[in-house]
Amino acid sequence: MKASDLFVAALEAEGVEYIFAVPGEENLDSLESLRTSSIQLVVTRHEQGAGFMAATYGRLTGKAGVCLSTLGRCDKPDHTCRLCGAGGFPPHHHHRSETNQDIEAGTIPDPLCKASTQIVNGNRIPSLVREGFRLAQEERPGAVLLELPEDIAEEDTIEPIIPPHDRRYAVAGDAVLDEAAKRILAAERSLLLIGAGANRRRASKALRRFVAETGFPFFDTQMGKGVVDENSELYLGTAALSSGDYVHCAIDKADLIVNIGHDVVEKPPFFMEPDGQTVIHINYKAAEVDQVYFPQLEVIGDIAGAVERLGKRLDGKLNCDRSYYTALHKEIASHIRETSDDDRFPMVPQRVVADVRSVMGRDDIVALDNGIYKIWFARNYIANEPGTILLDNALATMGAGLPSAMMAAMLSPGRRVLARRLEKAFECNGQVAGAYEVEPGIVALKKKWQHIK
Ligand SMILES: Cc1ncc(C[n+]2csc(CCOP(=O)(O)OP(=O)(O)O)c2C)c(N)n1
Repeated sequence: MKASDLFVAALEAEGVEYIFAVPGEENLDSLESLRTSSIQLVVTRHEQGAGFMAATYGRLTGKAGVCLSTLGRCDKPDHTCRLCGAGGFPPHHHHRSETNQDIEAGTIPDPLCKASTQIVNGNRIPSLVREGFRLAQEERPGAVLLELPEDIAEEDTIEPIIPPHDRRYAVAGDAVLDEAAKRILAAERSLLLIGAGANRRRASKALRRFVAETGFPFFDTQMGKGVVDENSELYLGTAALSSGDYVHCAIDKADLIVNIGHDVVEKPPFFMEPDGQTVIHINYKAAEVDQVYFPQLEVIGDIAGAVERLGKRLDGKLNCDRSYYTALHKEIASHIRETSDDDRFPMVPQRVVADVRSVMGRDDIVALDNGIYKIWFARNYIANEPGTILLDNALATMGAGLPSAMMAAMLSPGRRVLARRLEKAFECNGQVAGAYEVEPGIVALKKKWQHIK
């Protein structure tokens, strides 16, 4: 089989539905192989759009999104999404002489990707594709780049495809779960924090049950919004800032925080202090420790499994003084209501967020770029479902919102999608400017508002 056909067949075996691509001379063989495949080719005008769409696919489906570029790069350094990028490349035997760059092209993605490999033999395609998907999809998910040089793409190959297999994460052992339950039950004002790493389908289901059964008061991060329905008396807010926001009144009063899905790509939701709250870290991976995050107990392994088993241990015995939290919940809700009908013009962002919320259904999707307005959305927009507010609290690139909204609209027919399509994003990211006609079904919101204190 021709190598580019094998490459595309290996992608089909991984369940790839779409490839977001910039066609060019160096990936012609792959494009020809794609022409007769089950994979839909979505041509974008710039690699960035392809990267953002693939990243959003990863975030919404839990499977790797794939983008394909010609000479040049489409990888996105983002450890919050699953992404597999493939690049066409000049002939392998011309390596260094046709890279069209001053610097060694092969080293560029190294600090940006979980792995980056040039395929130098067509028969290695099945194993490299399988390994690329394994790595991209494994916690913490992130970008992987495979380069297929032109001359390798034409080769004849004989290797069979390696199909994906089932894989489960281990669940933390009884001893550490007993210890976590003991500390939670001994605390007087414990709080649950839901971060980006908990934004996974199984984890979200388990967390919803956990909160309903235990009555745990909770707050979330920007990328944890909607994992548990924020329309709840137990919700205390979203930590869009690291300190000094309303929600920090609750955090400052807490003596223990159970931090589920902490991810260092997010702005810290609060700063730990040496004599501050005890923190229990529950995640697939161990905590990356720094001056503001040094949890005293770590429960490592599958989040859904840990949360289910912890819930059984707490079994309605949570000894939490809720009176302060209940009063605070009311106070924050009334603050948000106060500005929601402010009729000044230009409009204040709080009013914009309130109006958007009032016309969007619980499953509809808002996709954002970056800026102060994002803080307002994080704080004031009540998210009911996971994946309904798409933003990066990580490397928040201006210009991501619109391609992200286009992907969301493709994956969610029938749901309304709103992109904040702002002039500033186009100024900061010329590649995105004019690169898209807004799709039917996406409403683009133009900026015309003023910030107030
Ligand atoms: C490509 C890119 N360039 C620059 C930045 C830095 N940046 C972050 S927010 C921002 C300004 C946002 O302004 P606007 O969209 O008008 O929103 P506002 O902050 O006024 O709400 C800039 C330049 C970025 N995140 N991405």
